[in-house]
Formats: sequence, C-alpha cells, structure tokens
Amino acid sequence: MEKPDYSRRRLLQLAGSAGLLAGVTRTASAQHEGHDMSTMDMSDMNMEKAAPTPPPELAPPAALKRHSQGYLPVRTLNGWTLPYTMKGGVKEFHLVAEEIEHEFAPGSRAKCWGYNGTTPGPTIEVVEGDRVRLLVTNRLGEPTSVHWHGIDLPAGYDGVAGLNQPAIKPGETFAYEFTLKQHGTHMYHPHADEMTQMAFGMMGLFIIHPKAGEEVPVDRDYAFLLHNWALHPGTYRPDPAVMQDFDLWTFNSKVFPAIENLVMRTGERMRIRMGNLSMWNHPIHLHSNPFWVTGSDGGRWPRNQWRREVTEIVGVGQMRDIEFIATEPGDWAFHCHMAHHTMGPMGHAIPNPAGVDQSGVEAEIRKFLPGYGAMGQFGMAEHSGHVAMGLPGPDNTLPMMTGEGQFGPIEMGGMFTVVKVRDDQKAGDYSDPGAYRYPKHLIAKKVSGDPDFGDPPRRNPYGKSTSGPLATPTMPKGESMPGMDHSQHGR
Ligand SMILES: [Cu+2]
Repeated sequence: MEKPDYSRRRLLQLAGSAGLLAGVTRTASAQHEGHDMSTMDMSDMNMEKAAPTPPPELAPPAALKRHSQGYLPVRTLNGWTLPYTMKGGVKEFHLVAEEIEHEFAPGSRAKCWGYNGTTPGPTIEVVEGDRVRLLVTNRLGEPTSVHWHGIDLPAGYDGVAGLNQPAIKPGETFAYEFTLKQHGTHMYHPHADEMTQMAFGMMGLFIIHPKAGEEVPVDRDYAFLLHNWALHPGTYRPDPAVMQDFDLWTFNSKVFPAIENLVMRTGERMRIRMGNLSMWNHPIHLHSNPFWVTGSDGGRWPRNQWRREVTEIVGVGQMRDIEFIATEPGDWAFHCHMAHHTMGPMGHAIPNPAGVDQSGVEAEIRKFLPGYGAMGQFGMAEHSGHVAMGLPGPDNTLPMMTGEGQFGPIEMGGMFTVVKVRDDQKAGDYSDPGAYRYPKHLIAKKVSGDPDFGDPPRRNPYGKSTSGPLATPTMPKGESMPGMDHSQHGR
C-alpha cells in the first residue's frame, strides 16, 4: 500500500476544512434571538403567522438577558426558544408538527419531521407555577400527539394517543392546558407512531425554572437532546426500521463539526442539561476537571445528592443535568464515550482490514473502479486523509471521521463538540472565541523522532522496531500470539 504524501495531505485538509468551518461558523453564530418574549404581542396573528418557520438562522447572536420572571434563559445548542403569548394569565405556545428540510452538517441533508421548522423543535421554557396552554397543529400526513415527558399533569393531557386522547388527525389542532407544579429538565415528543415520528426527528426540550430561584446560581445554562439517525449514504429519508446500526449520532440533530461549541469564562458555573430520545444510552464525558451531576427530570437535586463524575450515562428516556466550574482555560473535548457514537456513517459488516496488506487487491479493483483506495491496514485514521484528498463518497453523506483542530484532524464526527474556557470571555457572551492559544510551556511536544528512543520497560514486544511505523506483526503458523501466552502473566 502506498504511503500518503503527508505534506500534500495536510495542505488539502486545511483547504477542505476552511470551507467546512465557514459553514459551521455561520450556523453557530446564528442561533440566538432574544429570549425574553414575554412582551411580544402575537395574539392577533393568524395560525400561519403564529407558527412561522423560525428565525434562528437569520437572527443575530445576542447575549442572553434574564427573563422578567428572574431566570437565566437556557441556551439550546444549535436551537431556539419558542416565543409565547400571554392570554388571560396563561402562557400560550403553538407547536406545529411538520415535514422539514434539515442539515446535519454541510454535506448531509434530509427530509425530517419536526416542529415549527426545526428538529429538535423549539425549546419551551417556563417557570414553576405558570399555567400553560400548548396548541399543537398537525401538518403531517398521519395522526400525531404530544407527550409532555416527565411533567406532572392531569392524565387527559399526557398525550398518549388512544389512551389519553384521540390522535390529532392531519390538519387538526389540539390544546393542552395545565399548571406546572414542579421544576426541572424535561422533554416533549409524539406518542403516536412514535417509532417513525421520533426516528424522523420529532422532539423538543421543556425546561421549567424553579419559582424561588436557585440557591447556587449558574452563569450559563446549555441544553440539548441526544439522538440517532439511520440516514443511509445516498438517501434523503431517515430509515425508522433500524434499531441499532445508526449512521448519525447527534446533539440537537447536529453532528460534529456542525455542533455549536460551549463557551464560558474561567471560574464560571455552567449547567449542561441533556435528554436522551435515541435508541442507545450515552455515557457523556467532559474533559477538564470533574463535574457534578446535579439534577434530572426530578429537578435540581438536594446538594447532598450531587455526585462528582467525569462521565455520566444519560439513559434512553432520561434527563441529566451536570454542572461544572471551569478552573483551567483551554479547548476541552465534550463527547459521548461510545467510540462509534463519535463517528460518521460507516459499514458495520465489512471484514476487518487491520494488519492486512491490501495493495494487490487495490490494484485488481482499480481495473473496475478507477480511483478505488483500500483502507484500514494501519487503522482508520487514513480515512480522514482520503476525504481531505477529495476522494468522493456516496451522495449526501458525511465522512466517517471529520473535524479539524489547530494541530490536525480531530478524527471525530457525531456526538462531539468543544467546551471553550477562556480567562477573558465576557459574562453572557456566547460567541466563539476561536482556537485556544496554548502557553508554550504548557503543551505536549515532540522530544524524539527515533522509534528506538529511550529504554522504556516493555513486556512481550514483537521485536525491536527498526524504522518508521510499527512493523506489521507476522505470526508463524501453529504458534499462539505472544500477547496471548498466559504463562507470562505476573512476570
Ligand atoms: Cu453515545
């Protein structure tokens, strides 16, 4: 197999990523409209106007100011908060279930279903004690309903079609009305043909702030939903029949590098609220110092129940709140720890190519498929190099690995983003501060290019490597691998 030309590869990667990053920046800087909508008068708007395609792609970035009821609004990652209308002391929200065009990251779009023009739908944000009316208009071709997940309400508003109410037929609007008796991080989603409707993206966050405020205030409050999608390469509709082998793993229906970064100032307290409506549990891991797990659907827990962790599993159908005080500035990875959940689409049924010299096969296949490139002999990292060199993949799909850092490919996709901690990030400023500038004396650096450098203790090596990358191990017939020799244990 031919070794890639690293200098050319790097150049092309940088060129390729410039376009990608431009797209990401546009998305990330365009999420946030002012969240205090309490004074907005929308009462005389007709239905078409009251439930427009939302403006987040057009809205300028804005600092979040406190709501007139005293709470700090959440920042929905890559998302938005639904404005409401006050009607006789009732906060009225209007959701519209509809088909939408959605982009997971530049290069991957699909016909999805969502609410008010987006997946996830807009965040509903209210205060404990509020009375709310939730209008739901069905613009889909099949019946739907909305379940207010985790919310303490009369059974007739729980939203399970057939059990709690007749389904909302296409064209119909239903009203749900109740008083909020609790606070916490919650969700909403359909409870009619939910396998299909959730697989297509129908879900949203429902945040209830405590009426009495919070004993330990937070400076930033992020929220997102975890989801998975079977959007097979070359197709434009998610496949709802898939149960395990998903192609896309998302935070708020976006994959890295299109997921917004989380930003904060050193010393600030950040809360991250996460809900899971996917088909897998996700161990969410934050680099830097440990966080506290402080809450769930059940609201913010008493302080003696807070737990110090670095990874927290968000189970299917669960919510978890974590809180974090940044002590070290820098760019910190924040991702699901299931290694396949930080990857883009890939086949799961191919034979394992690791350690296999495929150069002969490659030459044979090129006779039929010019430009075919074998991959995987030394690991999968070369995939991002192939992508950077412009090797075309199927239509409408993302590379298995993508994302570019200041030192090279990050080789992640899916459920991955960066928490950016800066000493000089202004309070309430959510704009991306750019790549971290590392102090020269506080960064790992190369001390040798010789594979035989030093005299490290090694157990059962294949032999002293002589040059370049690791020699491919060869195993004489009839012998067990040295690493599998159990008589060596404990030596
Ligand atoms: Cu995961």
